[in-house]
Amino acid sequence: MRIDVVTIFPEYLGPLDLSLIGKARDSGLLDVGVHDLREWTHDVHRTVDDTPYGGGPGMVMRPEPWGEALDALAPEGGARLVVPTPAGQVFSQAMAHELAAEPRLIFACGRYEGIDQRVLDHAASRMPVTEVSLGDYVLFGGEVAVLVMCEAIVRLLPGVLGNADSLAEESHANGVLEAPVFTKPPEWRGHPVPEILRSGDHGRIARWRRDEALLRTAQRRPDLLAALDPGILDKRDVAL
Ligand code: 6GU
Repeated sequence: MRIDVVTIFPEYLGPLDLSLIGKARDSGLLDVGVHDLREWTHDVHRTVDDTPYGGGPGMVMRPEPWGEALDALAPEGGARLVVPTPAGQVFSQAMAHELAAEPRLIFACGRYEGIDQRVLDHAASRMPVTEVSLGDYVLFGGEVAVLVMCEAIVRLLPGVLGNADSLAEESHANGVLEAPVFTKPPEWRGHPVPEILRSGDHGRIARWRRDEALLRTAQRRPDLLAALDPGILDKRDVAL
C-alpha cells in the first residue's frame, strides 16, 4: 500500500517513522510520503489560507495549493482521498478494513476552519473522496487523526501483525469488547488471576472469555450489544 499525507506540519507525522508502522515501511509492505502543502504555493509568504466568503471567524484553506498537490500526487486519480474533518463519517474498524484494501490513499490535512469545499468537489470527479471524523470533538487539524487512522489501517495489512489470530479476537473485530487479560504473577497486591484462566481447561476458558466479553459490552457499550447480529449469540450466552 502507498500512503501520501499532505499537511502544513510535516513534522507532526514523524511517528509514521516509528514502531510497527516504521517496520512495515522498512519491510516494503508500506510506502509513505509526507508532503508540505506549502511546496505548492508560489507567493513569497507561501500563503495557504484566506478569510471565508460570507464572513465568520477563522480562516479557510485556499484551493490552489491543494489542487496542485493533488494533481502532482494523483495525476490520473487512482487513489482514494481521505479528508479528516469533524464533519465526516465516523471512523470505525469497518472503515479501517475498507481503507486497508485500497492500493493508494492520500490524506489531506486541513487546518483552520477547513479546506475550500471546491477542492473536494473537484477531486471527486477524479477519485473517491471520503471525509472522516474520529468522533464528536474538535482537534486543531487533521494530522493526529491521520496518525490514528494510519495505525488502525496499517496493522490490518497482511504481514504487518505476526499473529493473525490477534486480529480476529480483538475488541471490535466481532462487534464486542474483549475480555480482560492477565499475566504472571498469579497474585499481585492481593488481586488473584481468575482461577479458571489457570485451570488448563480450554473449553471453559473460551466460554469464560466469551461471557466476560458480552458482560463488558453490555455494561460499557450497550449500543454495540444492541447492534449485534442475534445469529452470533448462542443459548449459553450470559448477556441476554
Ligand atoms: Cl478527523 N479532524 C479534526 N480537525 N477534528 C476532529 C476530527 C478530525 N475528528 C474529530 N475531531
